[in-house]
Amino acid sequence: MTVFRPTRLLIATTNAGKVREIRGILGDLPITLATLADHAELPEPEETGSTFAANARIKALAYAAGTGEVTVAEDSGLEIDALDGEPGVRSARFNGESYVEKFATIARLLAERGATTSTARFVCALAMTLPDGRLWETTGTVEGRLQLPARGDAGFGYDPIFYYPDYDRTLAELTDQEKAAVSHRGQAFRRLRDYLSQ
Ligand code: ITT
Repeated sequence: MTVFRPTRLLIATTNAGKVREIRGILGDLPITLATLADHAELPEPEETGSTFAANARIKALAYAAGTGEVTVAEDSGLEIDALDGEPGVRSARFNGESYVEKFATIARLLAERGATTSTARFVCALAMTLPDGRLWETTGTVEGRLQLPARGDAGFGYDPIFYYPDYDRTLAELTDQEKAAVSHRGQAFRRLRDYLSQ
């Protein structure tokens, strides 16, 4: 198998929380990590896919085409079983401007179904462009359940309502290192790190 060892990698996300977590996982590799801050002129591609993997591919290919850089993108989100997997790929755009409003929407939708909590998971699909135009892809998943009302102020997004039983805390009550050790993004990016280190 041909080993692929880029010296520079574009972390193609507009989400500062993702950037921080990804830097924490890939930061010790001998690779310069560029971000979209280095390419402020680029338009955001439309995430038209119906799966996390499809949207990760769309982002990786679009930013690679726009920059000529070896590019890693990921698409992630929260799947709530009692809501048939919602908000899923729509997690970033889900009903409500703020996360406080999004959490209230989730509580209301659960109540409409006679529930106060639900099993849930975060999913992360990662895609990296390869020099021959193909993509290297992987995924990560973390299982937990909803915690309403929200708890904790670390992390980002839905972390305050995602309870992780093994830690007996929400992801927003963890340090970045504790979260990365178990999270969907931690799993996917550690697989990428292993691939880049072999
Ligand atoms: P990019 O597309 O630019 O990467 P984004 O935030 O729009 O940024 P996504 O389309 O992949 O990214 O949406 C992911 C959303 O899923 C994110 O905005 C959060 O609402 C949620 N999410 C994903 N991972 C999360 C995590 O680790 N903790 C909390 N919420 C998370």
